[in-house]
Amino acid sequence: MSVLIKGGKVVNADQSIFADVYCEGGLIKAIGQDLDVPSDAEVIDASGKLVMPGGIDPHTHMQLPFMGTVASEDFYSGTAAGLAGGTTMIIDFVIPNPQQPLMEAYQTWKDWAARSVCDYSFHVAITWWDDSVYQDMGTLVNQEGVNSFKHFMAYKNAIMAEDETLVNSFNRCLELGAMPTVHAENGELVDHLQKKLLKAGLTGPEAHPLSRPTEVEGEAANRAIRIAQSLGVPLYLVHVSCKEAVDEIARARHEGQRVYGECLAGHLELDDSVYRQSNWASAAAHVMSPPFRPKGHQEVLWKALQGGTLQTTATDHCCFCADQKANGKDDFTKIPNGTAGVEDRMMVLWDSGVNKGRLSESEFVAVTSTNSAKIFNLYPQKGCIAVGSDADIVIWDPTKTHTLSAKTHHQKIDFNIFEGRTVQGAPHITISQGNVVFKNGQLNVVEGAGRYIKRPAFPSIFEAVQKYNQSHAPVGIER
Ligand code: DUC
Ligand code: ZN
Ligand code: ZN
Repeated sequence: MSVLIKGGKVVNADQSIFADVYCEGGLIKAIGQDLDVPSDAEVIDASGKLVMPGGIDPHTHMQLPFMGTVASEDFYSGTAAGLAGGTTMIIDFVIPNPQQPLMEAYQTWKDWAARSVCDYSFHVAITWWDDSVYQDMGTLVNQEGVNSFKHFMAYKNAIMAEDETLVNSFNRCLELGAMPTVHAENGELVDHLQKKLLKAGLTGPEAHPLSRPTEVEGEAANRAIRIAQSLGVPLYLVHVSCKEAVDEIARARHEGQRVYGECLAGHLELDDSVYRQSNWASAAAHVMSPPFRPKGHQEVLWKALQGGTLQTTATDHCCFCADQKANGKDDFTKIPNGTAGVEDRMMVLWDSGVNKGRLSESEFVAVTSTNSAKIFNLYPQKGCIAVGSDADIVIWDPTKTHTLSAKTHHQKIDFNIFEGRTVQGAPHITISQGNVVFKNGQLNVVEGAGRYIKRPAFPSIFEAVQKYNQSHAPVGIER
């Protein structure tokens, strides 16, 4: 199938030009005016529209087994919902149980994800440590194209990585040229505060943010950053939600450390008042970690995104319906943590970002697609409209209005944290691997059409990292 996108404005992270885009065989084949294309090519009129790289959501959890239940969104429905929102690739997380071999968990996730309708990739979580984990990290990087490993600093007695595991794993990442990533919350403190709140009779969702205050995130962010600094390894912090964590990242970057940060559409937009509403189900539907923050932190996140302290946007898409949230009816610590957004992210970012002048069109592309492609070594296969790149494209209508709602969204969840919000700017058409998969509000997807995308290690970044480490190692310490 070949497609000619005619008359649109091509927006990349570095520049915008008026040009036609021709796609064939799943790739972008030509960009320019008066292109010589086959007569049977499908022609799409993109006048008045923007032709942008499809979104990359670097943080999703499809069908995650978590907190005694399983996330309701599977890889088929979740990737389809992503396409309806202009996102053409996700990076999901393989999360082995403690003591479970990494390769076994990786295979399980690969089997589940084979139903995806758009391209996908995996970060792998390091939830425990021994020699086999060390070996399997090597296999994952060198044979399976996994170049990033996730560490949960929270969820004590479950998947939390102790400092010893962080140190061992970060060091292994350095050897392999892979990116360590962290969920930065101090799990000991969370555990302590949860018990204290329950003892005081606070059992409802309003206690959730009190059990995970911003200092808890700031402490963990600082610890992870300092461990990374000591070992001389880069670091990526997922779902940065508050000023305390932003400040740690800004300081580290100011001192020349390679530290990257991600923020979620939800954390940019919502505050912690959602936990204090009288409707239990609605308050519980917002329970995720880190929680939504007191008013003021949202603007800090926006400024960090605008100023480059944070580089990427994601969703932490992890769906639990009302019956699942009800598991925590008498104990907020048992409410499965997670909210949705893979379908909403691009529209929310456009509406609050571009429409409000916080982001230019190119900056929007950078924070929704290009920067993730670069940080996770997918660029220029993904993250740009360029000859030779994958034809993963969103044709964006900046005039289109759309009301976000659980009644109409494609996400497999009975709640939308942006319920009732009308945004301006939405996908007109989404193209995945050169195929039109979303048009006129209708999905046209094929189960299993998504491909697993390998992400090689970062030889060039890590060459520089190694050189720097050698020339700056403290006396007596060989890195
Ligand atoms: N936070 C969530 O809210 N859900 C899944 C995992 C996580 O870290
Ligand atoms: Zn997390
Ligand atoms: Zn997550």
